[in-house]
Parts: sequence; C-alpha cells; structure tokens
Amino acid sequence: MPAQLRLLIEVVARACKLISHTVGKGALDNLLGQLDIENVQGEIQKKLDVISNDILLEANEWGGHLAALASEEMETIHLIPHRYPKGEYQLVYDPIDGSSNIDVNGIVGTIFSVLRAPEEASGREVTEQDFLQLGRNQVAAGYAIYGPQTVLVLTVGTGVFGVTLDREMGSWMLTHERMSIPVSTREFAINMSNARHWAPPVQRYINECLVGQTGPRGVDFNMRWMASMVGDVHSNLTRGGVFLYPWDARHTDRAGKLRLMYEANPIGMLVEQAGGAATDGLRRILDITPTGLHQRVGVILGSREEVERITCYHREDTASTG
Ligand code: FBP
Repeated sequence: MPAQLRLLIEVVARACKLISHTVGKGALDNLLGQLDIENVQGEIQKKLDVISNDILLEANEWGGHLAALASEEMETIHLIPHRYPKGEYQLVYDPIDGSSNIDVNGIVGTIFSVLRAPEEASGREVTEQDFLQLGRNQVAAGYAIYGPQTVLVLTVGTGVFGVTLDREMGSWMLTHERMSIPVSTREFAINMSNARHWAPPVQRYINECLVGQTGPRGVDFNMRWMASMVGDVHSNLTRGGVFLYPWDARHTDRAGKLRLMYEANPIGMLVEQAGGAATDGLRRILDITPTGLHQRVGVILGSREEVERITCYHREDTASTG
C-alpha cells in the first residue's frame, strides 16, 4: 500500500477513535441536541455533526497525505492550507451518519471515501470538479460504527476487514477478517413509513416479502430499521440482508435521500468487496457519474440475489412503462 494512503487511513482511524470517545460522552459534556444552523442540504446540524466534522478536518490537514477534503457538513471542498505539505489523495466523508439517533443513544457512524487527486491537478489546486469521480475509482472506503463496540470496517480494494477499538488499550485490534455478505438473505431494512410513496418496483418487492410463506417468495422475511445506514450495513456485512433507501414520490426533484459521494459510493465499494451488490434500482452505484458533491441517489444494496431481484423489477417496470 502506498505510504501516503497508509498514513491517511491511520489518521482517519485516529480521528474515529476521538469521535467514538466524544459520542460516548453525550450529555456528560453537553454534546446532545442541535445547533441553530443548517448545513448545505438545509438540514439542522447537531452539535456532534459539527464537532466530528472538525475532528476529521483538523486531524487530516497537516499530514502531507491529502490535497483536499470534502464533507457532508461543508458546502464546498476544503483545500490543504499552503503552510502544510500537500499530498496526492482526496478524502470525502460523512462525519456522523444517522444523526437522528444521536439524542436517543442509538447507532451512529462515520463514513469515508478516498480518491486519488487527478494527475493533471498536480501543478495546481484541486477543484470541486476533481472530486466528481466514479465510485469505482475509489482507492479506499470505510466506516466506523459507534455502537456497544466501536468497529472500523475498511477496504482498499482487496476484500473487507474490521478492527475493533479496545477502549482500555486505546488501540484497534483485528477482529473481522475477510468480511463477506451471504448471497441469499431473508432480511430487509427499509423505512416502512414511506411505503405509500415508493415506486412500483419497490412496493412490489416489499409486498412480496411481507406476505411471506403464502406469497410468491414462499418464505417469511424479517425486517430491521436502525435509522443509520452504517448500522444496517454492518448488519448486512455480519449476517446478510438487503438495505433500501429508494427514490420516493414526495421528492420528484431528487433521486433519493442518501448522498452519492460520501454515503452510497463508499458503502457500495465495501458491499461489492464483500461479495454483495449495490444499485440505484437500474445502475450499479459505482458506475454513476457524479454531477455534484452533495448529489443524492436511490440506494439498494446488500445480499446479491435480493439486489439483483429488485433491480430486475425496476428493469421490468421501465420496459413496461417505456
Ligand atoms: P444523515 O446523514 O443526515 O444522518 O442521514 C442519513 C441517514 O441517517 C441514514 O444513515 C439512514 O439510513 C437514514 O438517513 C435514516 O432516514 P429516516 O429518517 O428516514 O429513518
């Protein structure tokens, strides 16, 4: 692994350790609740969104491994200041995924994606355009999950592994080697309260799961919804499952709720590296050309057989409706 990439991953892991510690303090350090400010997506920022964003920013700025960073919580990219050495990578992250869980002591996580700065940017400052690369060009991706245990799950394109934070020792221990998603599953994760707004292929799939043994699938399904993609995806990576946050009819102006660059792409890479699949219903997530840093996308990912089935339902629907 290139030295700068190794350093970058070590720095991100160290920042995640600090975020884990900070999340664990909660009300003890007056860290719950929201601020009276909105991020670029018009969402009210929680205190921990802002603090975690700054932790990642400050940890990564000066090490000489990055050319620039981008985050869910920042409108545009952050260039490495001239006083620090510049590196060849670009980091994109969601500092706290599952923000609505913060105040209820539920699962939250940090998601990150690593891109290489384009060669043509070597003699100049990188631009936002330089970040708009296909997900399949990511050189590394990962998440940290802050639950009963803090686990960092990582890929550099040669499989997926996880390390658990030993809180007493303050060190990461390799605990999950070669993580893989079972090809088949009988478990789905979706926010059922949005059911009436989904497109017909998603309604068809979930209805078939819900009727269980008596329906066309002939088996009963189980459901999970943790309100944190990191939580649901960690479950997929541990025991299989399919996760959906699809387009819905309330927001005709946007392709989905989740963000391509710092949610769907890194998780898509991890899921594929673990033997699963990730699409937006029709296209492989990692093949979607980004048009903006905060672009949204429909997301269907996890156990390959189920993702292929749902994608097939979308294709059939598109073919029948033109
Ligand atoms: P944030 O980045 O604002 O946390 O939103 C992402 C997310 O929390 C996902 O992690 C999760 O799957 C989803 O939103 C939960 O949405 P809902 O509010 O519909 O349960």
